Amino acid sequence: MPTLLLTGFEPFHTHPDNPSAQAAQALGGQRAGQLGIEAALLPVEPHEAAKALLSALERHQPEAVLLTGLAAGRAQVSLERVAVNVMDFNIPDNAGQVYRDAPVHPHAQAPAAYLSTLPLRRILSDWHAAQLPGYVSNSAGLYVCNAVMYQALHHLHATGRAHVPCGFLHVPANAAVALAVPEDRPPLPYLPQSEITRAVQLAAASIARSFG
Ligand code: PCA
Repeated sequence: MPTLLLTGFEPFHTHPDNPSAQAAQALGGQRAGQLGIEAALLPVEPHEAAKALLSALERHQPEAVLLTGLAAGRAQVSLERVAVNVMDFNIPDNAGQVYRDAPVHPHAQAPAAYLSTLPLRRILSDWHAAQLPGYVSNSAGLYVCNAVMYQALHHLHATGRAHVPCGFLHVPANAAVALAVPEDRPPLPYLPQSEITRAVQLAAASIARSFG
């Protein structure tokens, strides 16, 4: 069956859970239109994440790629417009490393940025029609999510599959993540996990419609 590769991330930093992993786990094995959803969980370390991602891309040869991660502090689901060839971490990754002003891909020919190839406006209008507010974000940050989006698009370009729709969806905290914030810190906006999973499912269905 033609597949949609759906990735989520492991928990990281002080967060006890990652709603992107919960959504990917819930949706793996289901269908989005004509596509079968294959879920993969990525570690929050750029080199290990790239390894896991590229091996999933090679193993499944997906027709579409939907990458997801947590953006703690955002109040709504958001679609990233662009991934840049920069890592500049404000917090350590899960291996304890902080990269500063470092390229995601060091090759001289690697472009400065890749644009999402997902149908952003179609996903947004499908969310809105389903009573789910969301928006297009113009920066995926400079941490592991941006790096994974860059690696995925770079790999698809480098292997002649630039036509495969691929991009990143950032989700807000779920209740478990919001509840873990100490009382002396600003509270995090959150969405119930069921709404986060519904947003990812609707995005997968929107993407799959072009394969109808
Ligand atoms: N969010 C982080 C990395 C892993 C995740 O779920 C980010 O936005 O870069």
